Amino acid sequence: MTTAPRRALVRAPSPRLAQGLLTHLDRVPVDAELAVRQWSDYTRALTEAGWDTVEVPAAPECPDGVFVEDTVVMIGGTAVITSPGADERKPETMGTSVTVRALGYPTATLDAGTLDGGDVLKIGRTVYVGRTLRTSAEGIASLRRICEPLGHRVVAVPTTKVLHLKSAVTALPDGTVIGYEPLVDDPGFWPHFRPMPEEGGSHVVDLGEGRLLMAASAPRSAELIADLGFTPIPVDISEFEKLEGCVTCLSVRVRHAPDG
Ligand code: CIR
Repeated sequence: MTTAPRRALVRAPSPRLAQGLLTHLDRVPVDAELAVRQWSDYTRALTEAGWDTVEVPAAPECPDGVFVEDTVVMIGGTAVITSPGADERKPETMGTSVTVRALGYPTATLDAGTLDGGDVLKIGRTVYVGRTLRTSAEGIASLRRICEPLGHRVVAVPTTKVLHLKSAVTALPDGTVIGYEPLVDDPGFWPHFRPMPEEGGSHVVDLGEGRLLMAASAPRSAELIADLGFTPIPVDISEFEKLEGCVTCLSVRVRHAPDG
């Protein structure tokens, strides 16, 4: 029996990070040195939790390249390379594609529309996709054409209050969807929804064995999550939050052996 890999793709911050795109937030100064330290701490937290980090080649010319989640969606053992909705971010996918191929994963690409990985929330075999300024209806339909033969169903989720679906909601390991209600378009859409008291508390990265990577900016949410029986692992990502990034955006977990 082969054990499933536990790898996490990451990409080092660009020296141009402070020029990253903003949609819902006003620009405030970003401390580039602090961002690099925070990124190192983030990758160390992954490693300490048993995940091998794989660095996608740096893209110094891409301010938002560190948000590697937006460039690829893993559907089982297939890597779906995205079509980012912002033109400035389209060059980011090349390095990710090279990296997943080198790891042995077959890749698929969208045949129409745009889609950012931050809009894709997988819960079991259901793939929820935010319909946002970045992800078009055509992009969602295109992802559906890839996912259905792989045994995954795609459900579109209108998302207007934040950049990406996963800026609004993520899921606990038991499938409960968590989010900060003022920023969730329709909390009633989710069969099991639990509100969090802070915006940063909407985002968790499931590291396995009940451990959840969370932003340090959400201590009350972390307490609530600990009360639910999980183990929050806080990381300070303040410099990335200034650019509308959250704890999910900075990595892509690869949990299956390559398909085929
Ligand atoms: C952007 O606007 O694309 C970046 N400044 C932030 C991307 C954050 N990514 C994510 O939520 N998945």
